[in-house]
Amino acid sequence: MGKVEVIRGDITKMEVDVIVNAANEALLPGGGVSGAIHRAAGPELAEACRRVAPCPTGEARLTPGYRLPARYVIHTVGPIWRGGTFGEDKLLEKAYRSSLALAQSQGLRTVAFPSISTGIYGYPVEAAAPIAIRVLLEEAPHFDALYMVAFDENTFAAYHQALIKLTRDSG
Ligand code: AR6
Repeated sequence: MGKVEVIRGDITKMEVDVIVNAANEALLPGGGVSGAIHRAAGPELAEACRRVAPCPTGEARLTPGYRLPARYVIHTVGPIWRGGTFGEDKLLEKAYRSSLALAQSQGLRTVAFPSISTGIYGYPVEAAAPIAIRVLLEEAPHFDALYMVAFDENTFAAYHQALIKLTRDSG
């Protein structure tokens, strides 16, 4: 059974098989975590993204990691928050599931996620965290380790709480 861990840090520093990028459908570098990943990986990453774009919301695409410590990057697109009644929860879940399905199909055993959609896309982190953690706990048996990498304290607290609650509920 692989472990699920919530940690505080910078995902571009993670030494894992694959890090996940919170991308846009065009797979253009953009800001937020995506901008940081592109800066750390180098210009080859944008070139590779062009070749596998577009990526509809909820789907995932694979590229090499170039200068990142991670071997690969999975680019997934979470939903833009529009108030919660436009299927945002299902699309967010799909983004996590698609990313893990792609990682598993490539034999990648350690995966690090950022908090998809809760930055520029406006998804409330308290609502996003239980959705993400539920999928990670379900899929963990197929991996060695799944990391949720929170950039700030508020994000860390939301995922940490969700992990405690969902582990307790299932145990
Ligand atoms: N490591 C880990 N998490 C980070 C890092 C980092 N280095 N930098 C930021 N975060 P966002 P979204 C956190 O806005 O909401 C881009 O322009 C950040 O604090 O990056 O899915 C894309 O191209 C937040 O908690 O992603 C899209 O256009 C989380 O990562 C759009 O933004 C996600 O915030 C996607 O928006």
